[in-house]
Amino acid sequence: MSHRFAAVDLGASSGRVVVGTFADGALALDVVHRFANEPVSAGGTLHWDILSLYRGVLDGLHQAGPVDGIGIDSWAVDYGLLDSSGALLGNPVHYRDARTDGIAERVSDLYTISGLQRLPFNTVYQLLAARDTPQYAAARTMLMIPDLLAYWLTGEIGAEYTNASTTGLLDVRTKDWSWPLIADLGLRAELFPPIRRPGDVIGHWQGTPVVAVGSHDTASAVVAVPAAGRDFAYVSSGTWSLVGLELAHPVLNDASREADFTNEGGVDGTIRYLRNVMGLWPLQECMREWGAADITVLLADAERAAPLEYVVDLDDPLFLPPGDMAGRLRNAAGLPRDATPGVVTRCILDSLALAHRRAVRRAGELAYVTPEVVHLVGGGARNELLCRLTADATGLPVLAGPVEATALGNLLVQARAAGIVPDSLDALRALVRQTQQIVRYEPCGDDAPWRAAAARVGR
Ligand code: LFR
Repeated sequence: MSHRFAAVDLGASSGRVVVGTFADGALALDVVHRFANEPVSAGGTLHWDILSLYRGVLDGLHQAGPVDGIGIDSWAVDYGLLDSSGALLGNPVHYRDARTDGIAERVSDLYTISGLQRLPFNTVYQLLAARDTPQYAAARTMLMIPDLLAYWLTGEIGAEYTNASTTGLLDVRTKDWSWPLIADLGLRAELFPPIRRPGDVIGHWQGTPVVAVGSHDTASAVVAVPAAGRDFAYVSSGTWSLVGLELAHPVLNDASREADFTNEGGVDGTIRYLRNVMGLWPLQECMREWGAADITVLLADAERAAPLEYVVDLDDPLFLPPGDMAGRLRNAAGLPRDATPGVVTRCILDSLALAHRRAVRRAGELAYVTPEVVHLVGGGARNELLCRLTADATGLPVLAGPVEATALGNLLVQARAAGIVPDSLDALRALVRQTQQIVRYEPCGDDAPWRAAAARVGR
């Protein structure tokens, strides 16, 4: 007997609807619909085009045909506000919009409550930036992006836990909203709906259950990390690289806060102890500027470029906003004016591998874990050069794949809620190992050039 589930997975540059078919221990994935996610700048603010995304979701669900469940995940931190009639107040604002500039610096440190690294765009800072607007005054409910889409599909309101953990307003210990913090910040408690957990049935769309999954895309991706033991690090590689460990308890000390490590909520009460590394975003932005559609040519040129000749500290917030990325890289790396796209790409990938090295090592030190392997999942697992450089830079074997880890994690949590796969995370991961392609990259074993490059970027 076979079961089919639909995963809606929205990334920062595209969305997809993936159907997973579970039959006799096998698991097949079929991407039935892909659509662009193109932010729109209007009235001086950068927005997500939420209705176009919703249309993509509906088209995808129609393409999927009859399924046993639907799960939705997306990037974190962003939200929509509903008025008292349940209508959306304005288009959700993009986390890369400048409205949060300078806000985080004005708020006292919340690390010991939320366990979150201080990213300027965390929901808490976005809400503080919005607090004096008429829109905020009219708001009665705040819904994170996947919760908003689920609300439109089912009419049900709630806040899925893993994504709520990225707001900065959740208590990392109780795993519920921190009401004292919300009050202290002058935010209205009524905005925050009850927490739902991965596996809960949210409601129904045309008779099909809509199921809460790890609705933060990174939480779903971590579910599908095909780890066999405990001593692993992961890189969820896409627009961002989310680099870290899975822990049973948060790490909340000063060293961890200063190193910008976050304790996000994972599926089954785990802690995603990780750092946001700038990821493939600088390359995506350069490709947009160059009008380059084909990454294979760029990667072939980058492969031939001199290794570690130009490196930057990709953790610099300088690289966060959109626009003139190549110029910013050129200044920071000392790249010549006439550097080819291949050389710029090499600079980005070398720098990204260097940032992976730093984050893997630091996570291990701070959590007293010695990772033996790095699982690199998500779109970046297709990028052989990035995988190889990450193995060399970290000095650890990289196990690359699955590419569709996020959709897979979404599907596995739904299948588990339906009772058709075993209960434990370990068993779900064993299923990923058995059914998905994983490629192993051994490190070259020469640390000296990476150590020297790390010293050059001053980290
Ligand atoms: C990855 C991700 C990260 C989050 C960033 C912004 O897609 O969800 O985990 O920090 O996007 O939401």
